[in-house]
Amino acid sequence: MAVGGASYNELFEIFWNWSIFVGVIVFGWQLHHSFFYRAKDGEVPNIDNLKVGEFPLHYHNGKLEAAWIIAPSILIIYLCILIIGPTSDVWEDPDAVGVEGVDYFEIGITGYQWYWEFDCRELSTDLCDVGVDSDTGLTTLILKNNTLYRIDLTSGDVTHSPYFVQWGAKEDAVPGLQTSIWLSIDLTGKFFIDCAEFCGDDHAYMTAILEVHE
Ligand SMILES: [Cu+2]
Repeated sequence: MAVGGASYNELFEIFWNWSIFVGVIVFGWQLHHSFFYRAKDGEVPNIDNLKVGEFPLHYHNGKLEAAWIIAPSILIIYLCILIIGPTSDVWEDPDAVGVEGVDYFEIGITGYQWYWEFDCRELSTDLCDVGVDSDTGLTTLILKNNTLYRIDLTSGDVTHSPYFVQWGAKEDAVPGLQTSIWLSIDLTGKFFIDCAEFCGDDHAYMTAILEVHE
């Protein structure tokens, strides 16, 4: 179902590796050409016989040009296909009543300048609880591992965006609107919930803790 820590990390790794691969080729190519094609001392200027108003087609290589258009296109299409599934798993129609065959629990988050208000609805404290983190003094949302949550979002003032950093999941919380996001919890521990939409002076400190227990 929805994106979790494991699939997010896997996607991150794939994108990271391809970025390194492409980066090495592009920057290596540039570095090589920067030195290889540099004019040497005493070299006659205009060694390539470039003429004003004339495209230097005598160095044209059709196969090379086609390759550097087709290869990156294939890579981009491949990466887009990879992320389509997880993206549509994070965002679902907020008016949908449920997902067939999937058990999930609904909670609410409201953003305010500059804190989060967590609403556990009618859930038992085992499934959802709100407290204060003993180490940081931050508000803590306490959820249960291996559980799927649908979080309904809104805002009491300006647009905010709760960002579940570990899961790479975020969605705008907009005043007067109800949006929603799926969160499939698959790790225990303590994680940050940050605000990912600039919302004023203390935006950077609009942090809460997500604590996940077995
Ligand atoms: Cu905010």
